[in-house]
Amino acid sequence: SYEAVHTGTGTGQYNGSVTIGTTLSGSTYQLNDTTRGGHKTYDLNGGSSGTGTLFTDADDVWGNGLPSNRQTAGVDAHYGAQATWDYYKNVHGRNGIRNDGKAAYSRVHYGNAYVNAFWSDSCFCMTYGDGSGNTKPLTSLDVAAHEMTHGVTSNTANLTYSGESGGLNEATSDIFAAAVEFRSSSAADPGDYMVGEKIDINGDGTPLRYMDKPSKDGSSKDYWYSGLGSVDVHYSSGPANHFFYLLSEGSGAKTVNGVSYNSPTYDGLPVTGIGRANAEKIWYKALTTYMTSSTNYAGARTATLSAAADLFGSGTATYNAVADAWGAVNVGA
Ligand code: ASN
Ligand code: ZN
Repeated sequence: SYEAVHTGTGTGQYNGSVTIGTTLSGSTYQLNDTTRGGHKTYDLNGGSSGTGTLFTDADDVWGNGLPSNRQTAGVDAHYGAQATWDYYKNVHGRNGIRNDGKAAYSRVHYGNAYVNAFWSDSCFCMTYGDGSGNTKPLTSLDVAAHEMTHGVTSNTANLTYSGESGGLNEATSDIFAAAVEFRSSSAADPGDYMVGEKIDINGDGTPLRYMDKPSKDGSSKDYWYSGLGSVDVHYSSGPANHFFYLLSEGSGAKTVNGVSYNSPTYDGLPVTGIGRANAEKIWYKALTTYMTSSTNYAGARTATLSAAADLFGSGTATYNAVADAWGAVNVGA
């Protein structure tokens, strides 16, 4: 039957009013973005397996911003996949999670009041629960980018999801979650160095994680220490998230997009930020060129210094900032 590329309009719960890639199939629009590898978004309708049903609509106007409308979570998930696809393509020249031009897919409304989202290598897909009371779906832009980045990591360094490599795997997802959110920064969701702040997962307005001082969440570690490898990977990510923040913005008090940060250093020495764009390039090159499944924190220091040498030259101020930022999280030479 007749199929055509369209641009729909949608209202998500977290992203506000957005445009999304859709397909007109016959007389029905679908959440199928053929301009980005054919990314489809499905409604699991409370199920926990298979693909449920592809979201369809008669007028290409999707969701209403409220969780009671089934399309709303679909809009945010579809938009998150789109923004993440565009980020990797336009910033890093990566054509999809596997760099093969083919999209993953998204499933929303997983289970009942399920408070998580996850990437799966086996389905090559992202899945989102509806959150507490089925009213706080885990479909914010940063969470979508976090999950999609697990796919990128699996298909590049393939950092083993335990011990220090697991912390680096988690940090990679948080780093590119922040990067995507900054790149698609909107009034509804300004870019920041917090993860999951729109979900209100703790019920008190605090985010899942902070990058400027990870210990603000009560569990994450700010600095490397010899026992870090036995910490849950969502908390052993802390030193690498902190490294990325310091490398981007520098130490001390800063305000970015109206949010105040005050990032400490282990060694008490100041770090001068090189800007987020350069820090992103360094982490991406390290991830895709130098890190392997067993890379630990010491190896991440070496990998990012090699990447900085390739991109900016050994001994440059940018290269030296990478070394300083690692020292600031207690990963020494
Ligand atoms: N949402 C979690 C994450 O992506 C799921 C997990 O624990 N792997 O980290
Ligand atoms: Zn994760």
